[in-house]
Amino acid sequence: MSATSVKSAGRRDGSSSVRRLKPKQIAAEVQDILASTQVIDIHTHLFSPAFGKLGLWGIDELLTYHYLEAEFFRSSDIAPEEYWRLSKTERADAIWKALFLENSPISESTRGIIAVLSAFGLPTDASGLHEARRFFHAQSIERYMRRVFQMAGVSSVVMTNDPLDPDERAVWMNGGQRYPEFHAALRLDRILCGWPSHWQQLASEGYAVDERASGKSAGEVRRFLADWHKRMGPLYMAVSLPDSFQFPDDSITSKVLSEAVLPSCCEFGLPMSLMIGVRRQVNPKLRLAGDAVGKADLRALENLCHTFPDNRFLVSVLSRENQHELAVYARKFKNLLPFGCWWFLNNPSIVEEITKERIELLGTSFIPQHSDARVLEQVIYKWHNTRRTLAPILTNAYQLLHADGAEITRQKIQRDVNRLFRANFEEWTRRRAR
Ligand code: FIX
Ligand code: ZN
Repeated sequence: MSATSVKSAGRRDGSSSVRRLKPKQIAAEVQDILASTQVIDIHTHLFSPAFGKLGLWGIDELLTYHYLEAEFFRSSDIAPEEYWRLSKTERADAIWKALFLENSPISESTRGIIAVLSAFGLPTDASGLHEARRFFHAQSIERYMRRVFQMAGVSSVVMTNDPLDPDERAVWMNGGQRYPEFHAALRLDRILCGWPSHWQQLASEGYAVDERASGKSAGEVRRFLADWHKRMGPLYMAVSLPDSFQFPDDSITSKVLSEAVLPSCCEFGLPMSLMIGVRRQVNPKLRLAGDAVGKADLRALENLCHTFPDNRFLVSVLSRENQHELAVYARKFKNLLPFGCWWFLNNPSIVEEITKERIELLGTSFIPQHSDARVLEQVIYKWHNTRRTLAPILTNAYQLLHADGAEITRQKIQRDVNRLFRANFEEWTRRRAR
């Protein structure tokens, strides 16, 4: 499969859909189905064109992605303080030089740049940056965005929408966005994890909340969420939580989560997405690249699934050490849906390990991946890589099943891939996404 090999539709010869596959035929069918099944990308940091400059695309944004910045500081003498004084173009120049000219781009994130350039037929050698700037500069976002989604085999993406972000807020207050390829997700980090520095913002908007989230606060947060639910029409509410997250405890996080956010999710029929295990800003000099990972205590998740059986939880955990526990909890709690191989886990070796583990424990009842893309074109390489990693894993699963005596057909494989790429999410959100 090349990075541009996503097909617009599967095979149309009806006969093949009921044909029993021989073990040797399975690999080709799996590859073909993965390539032709459009994915719903359930967690990104992309923005629709309605958000103007918040939507990032083009080579300079790709090169200054925080995944590459973290790698850059390891291979360059430029210190973070000096780097942040540079313009965006100068930063991209420095990263190109250090990671692509002076070293081979063999890490996952740097290979992604090469895959994107190559997908557009652009040179990947020393002349690449100049040519790429010319190419990206000539694009106009609306048509280009659809072309990128088509190349990536993505039918729609879910954004990360922070109701307390002033730039985003302006768009939502002026009628919001109408691009069917983009869905909203109501992100609540500032409210759930940053209450002491954000409650006043709610208060200034007319919600009667206080510093300790006491008294009327929970009810008022629910009123705030209802207003934003109406404004954004989100597919889910979401928060990223530190490795130290505990539930229940006497924190404001626990209180607002249990008394306001989860009841609101129930009221609106929305799942709650929990992304657990980040250690924010272990090296603040690196800014967005300065976050790390820690193993979490997933008993907090057990307590949530148990205490709130009417809530549906979409869960991703950042630590490799937590993955097995997460899959086991999903076997215990029907209201828990594991998703994605998040951030530092999104490397082929780890995706392979986690996905095999999930298939063995959960069958097809999980969502294998989300892209977490921040820059539009990243969906091309991230989804290409996901399909490439999934192909041998699924092939092996069907070959084992065949060896154990089952009939394997294209139709069954298609049904399963649909479930992994789309239907599990649609069922969880009770919405048919584009
Ligand atoms: O909290 C999140 O949604 C994280 O995915 C991001 O904040 C993180 O910086 C990222 O981009 C990871 O891929
Ligand atoms: Zn994210």
